[in-house]
Amino acid sequence: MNISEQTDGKFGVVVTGFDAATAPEADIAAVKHAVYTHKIAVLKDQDLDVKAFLELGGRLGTPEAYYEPIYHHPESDRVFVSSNVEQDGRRIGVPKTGKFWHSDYQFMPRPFDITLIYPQVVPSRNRGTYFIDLCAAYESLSADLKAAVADTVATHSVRRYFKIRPDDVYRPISEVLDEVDQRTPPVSFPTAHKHRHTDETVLYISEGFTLSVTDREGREQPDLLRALLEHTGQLDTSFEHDNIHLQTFEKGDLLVWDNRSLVHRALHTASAEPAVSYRVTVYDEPDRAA
Ligand code: 7UC
Ligand code: FE
Repeated sequence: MNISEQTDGKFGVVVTGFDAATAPEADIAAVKHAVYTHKIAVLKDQDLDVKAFLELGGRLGTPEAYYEPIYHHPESDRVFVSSNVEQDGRRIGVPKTGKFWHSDYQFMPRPFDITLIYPQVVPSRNRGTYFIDLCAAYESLSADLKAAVADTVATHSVRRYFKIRPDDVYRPISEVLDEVDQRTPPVSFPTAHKHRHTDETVLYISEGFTLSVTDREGREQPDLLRALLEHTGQLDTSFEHDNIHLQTFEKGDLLVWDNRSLVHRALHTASAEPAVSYRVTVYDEPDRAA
């Protein structure tokens, strides 16, 4: 197995010679360490079925089923399917997922530690995922903004991006929103907090899920939230901001990333090109990478 830093793009490593079926514990530990230090690891030339993909996730942590069943793979509820393809007239998974800045399960009491994405049907153009490192974003804040962020709390919800399910058709929108708020009430974390597995500080906000930032008196600070999102690069609609890393992939690539220090955003084809990817998300119990 070889791990080398990516030369195109801003961060991440490329891993060659990794065999998921036979990888010794040392290889798993090295990949995990790379994920926490370089944020993204691209495992090249993978050829895994659903079960083997899930098993790989299980070696990096504890895979968790997504709370909404419409995303589940028929063979396992712990494999999440993003797909714009119909198979035999049947829809599997959900189209156009994650097309907004977010971190997976940021709206839940415990966001995932590591996300694995394994593209299955790769479009010919516009493939890739945008990423921003929220640890680097925190470090580059001005002293004034760092001071302003201290002791504030950020509140997150899925309500703006909850996907209407086939069974929701003809339901009043207010009823759907009430259900979202009841099942997934907004969650709050300190806006800047220590990463669970490294010594870094994460500026844990996203354009898609963060509803508000409040100060120690509980007052909402919308201008501060806007300034922070601006600083991270999440408001740049041209995607040319210096913090934005475009991670491209080809068939056989399997992306593994640190979901607690990155926000990401899917780049979907404007055309109707088929695109399918499988995802496994895991909790990593111990508080240290290696
Ligand atoms: O359909 C989607 O964009 C899924 C999104 C609302 N949640 C993904 C996650 O893991 O947080
Ligand atoms: Fe996502």
